[in-house]
Amino acid sequence: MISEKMTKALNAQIQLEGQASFLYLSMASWCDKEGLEGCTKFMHRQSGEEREHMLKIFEYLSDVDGHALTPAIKAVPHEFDSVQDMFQQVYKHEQKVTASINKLMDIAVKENDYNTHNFLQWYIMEQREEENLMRSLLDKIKLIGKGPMTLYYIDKEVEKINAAELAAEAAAGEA
Ligand code: OFO
Repeated sequence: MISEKMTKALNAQIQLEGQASFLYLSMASWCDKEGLEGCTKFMHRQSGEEREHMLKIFEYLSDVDGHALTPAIKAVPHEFDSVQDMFQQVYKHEQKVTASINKLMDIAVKENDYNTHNFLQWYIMEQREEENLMRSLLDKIKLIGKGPMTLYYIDKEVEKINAAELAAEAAAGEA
């Protein structure tokens, strides 16, 4: 049986993952409008992943006799100053998610909730990977530099990273 406090905290995490999914979907649409095909694919894949992260918590709460609540999603931005700014926002959001997962883990530890502790391990690893991915992507974007001529190369680079992510997911049997 899961505590009320843990259930509430996991429902807050459901909201955060759902919010990320919608934010990334909006980013995918903006990239599409800007003619950035690689970035569009990348953000659609990220959006889908976040939805999966959200659904995983639904399943978990069902397994432990909790009640998962469909979250209210706040309005997301539809325009971004630049592709650099957009990826910076993604990185920031991922850092927020990591901090939130850490707080969930704190509660699980304090409550001796070994089931949730075990469940959260996957998210801790996932966040480490996500932050690492976003950091290396931002590093590449910085290296390529700014200006309209560089957008083409940034997009190609992001497309390559996306293809590598898809290949890794397929190898892990997730796709
Ligand atoms: Fe689910 O927040 Fe990123 O990965």
